[in-house]
Amino acid sequence: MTLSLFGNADDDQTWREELAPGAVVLRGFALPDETGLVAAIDAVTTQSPFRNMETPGGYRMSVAMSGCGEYAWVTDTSGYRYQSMDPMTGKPWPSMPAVFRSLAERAAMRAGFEGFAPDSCLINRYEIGARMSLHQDKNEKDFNAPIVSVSLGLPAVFLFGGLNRSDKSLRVQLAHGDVVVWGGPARLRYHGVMPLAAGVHPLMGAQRINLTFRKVA
Ligand code: MD3
Ligand code: FE
Repeated sequence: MTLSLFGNADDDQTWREELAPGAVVLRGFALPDETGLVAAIDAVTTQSPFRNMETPGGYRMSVAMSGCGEYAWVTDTSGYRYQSMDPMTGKPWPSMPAVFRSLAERAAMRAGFEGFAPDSCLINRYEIGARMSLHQDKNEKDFNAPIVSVSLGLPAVFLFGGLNRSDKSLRVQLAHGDVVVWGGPARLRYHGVMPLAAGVHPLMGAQRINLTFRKVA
C-alpha cells in the first residue's frame, strides 16, 4: 500500500475544506498553474482591458473587471447582464485560455461536480481598498452548475452569507492559489469581499485577482 506523507492531503497536496453544504475550498489547488494563469490573464487583458464599470445606480465599481469565454458580465447605467461582446472593444470577449478551462473543470470534478463546462470567466482585479458588497449571482440560467472561483495575489477576507441578505456572514480568508467551488445549496448564497488590505504579493504585486468560472447560457 501507499503511505500518504501528508495527513489531511490529497495526492496533489490540495486540502479540501467544506465551508458549508455545497461550498468546497481547495487550498492551493491553483498553485501548480500560477505561472500559466498569470500569462493567460495578461493575454486576455491585453485584448479586453480591465475597466471599472458603472452600476445602474451610477456608482463606479472599485473592482476592475474583464472577462473571457463566450460571455462575460457587464454593467452600465441601463443595468447588468451577460453579453458576448466586450462593450469597450466592440469585439467578442477573448476565448477562454486552455489553462483556465482545465483548472476549472478539474476543480469542479474534485468537488463532486461531474462535467462542469464553463462558458464564461470573469476576471476581477482588486487594488488596495477595493471591495465587493454583498450580492447573489443569479444572472446565470442554470443554477445547477456550480461557480468555481480562483484567488490569486494578496489575501482577502471573503464574506459568505445565507440565502437572505440579512443572514449573518461567515468570514473566510482566501489566499493565493485557493480555489472554491460553490454549488448545490450554496449556489445562491449572498457573498462579498471586504476592502483589500495593503500589501505586496511576490508574484502579483499590490493586488488580488479573482477568476470566476460560470455556466451562463
Ligand atoms: C458564493 N466575486 O464575481 S468569488 C463575483 O472574490 C464575485 O471577486 C468575488 O462574487 C471575488 O460575482 C467572490 C467567490 C464566489 C463566487 C460566486 C459565488 C462565491 C460565491 C456564488 C454563490 C456563493
Ligand atoms: Fe458574486
